[in-house]
Amino acid sequence: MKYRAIVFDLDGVICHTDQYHYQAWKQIADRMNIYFDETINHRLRGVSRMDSLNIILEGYVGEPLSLEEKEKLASEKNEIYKSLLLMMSPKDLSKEVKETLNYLRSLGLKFAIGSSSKNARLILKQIGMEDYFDAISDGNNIEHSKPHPEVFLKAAGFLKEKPSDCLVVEDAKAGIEAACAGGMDSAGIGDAADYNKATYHLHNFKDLISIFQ
Ligand code: B16
Ligand code: MG
Repeated sequence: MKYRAIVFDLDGVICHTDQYHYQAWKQIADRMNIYFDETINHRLRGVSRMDSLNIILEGYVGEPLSLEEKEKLASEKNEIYKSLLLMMSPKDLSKEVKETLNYLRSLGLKFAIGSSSKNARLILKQIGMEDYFDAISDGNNIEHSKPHPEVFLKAAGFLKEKPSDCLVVEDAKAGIEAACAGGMDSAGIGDAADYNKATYHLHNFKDLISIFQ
C-alpha cells in the first residue's frame, strides 16, 4: 500500500462544526458592533482561535485591544461554542464517513486526528468517536498552527510512522499547505478539493477508498 497511516483533520472532514463556530463568533461580533457574515466565517476554516479573532477584528473600529482583552473575547467565544457543541451527537457522524473509515481500517491502516482545535476531544466524544483513533494531535499539543506542519508531524510521531508514510485528509487550504511543508501527501476535500497543492482531489469522503485500491 502507498501509505501506512491516515491523518484526518476533524472539523470539515470527519464532522462539521462551522455553524457552531459561526454562531459563537457572531454573538461576540454583534456585541462589539463588528460586521461578521458567513463569508468572513469561511476564512476561519482550519485557523486557530486567536488567529480567527484577529480576522474578525479586521472589522473593528476603535482603540486597538490589549492581549488580555483579546484573550477574554476568545475565551468567551469558546464558552459559547462549547455549549453549542453539546447539541452534537453520534447522528453528526455521517454513514458515509463511518463506513469509509471502517473499510480503510480493515486494510490495516493506522488513523490519527490532526486538528487545530483545542476542543477536538470534546467533539469526538459528542459524535461517539472518542476511542476510535490511534492518536489525537490537536490544538493542545502544538505551538504553531496550520499552515505550519507541527500538528501533522506530531500526529505521525504519535503513530510512530514516518511523515512520508502518512496521508493527510484536509478541508482547509492552510491544512494542505501544512501537509506539504511536512513532506506529506494530502487529499483535499470540500473547500480544499480543487486546491492544486493537494496530491488528491476528493469530491466525496468515500473517494478516499480509490487511493488505496
Ligand atoms: P478551537 P480543524 C479548526 O479545526 C477549525 O476549522 C477552525 O475554524 C477553528 O478556529 C480551529 O479549529 C480552532 O478551534 O477554538 O476549538 O480551538 O479544522 O483543524 O479540525
Ligand atoms: Mg478543517
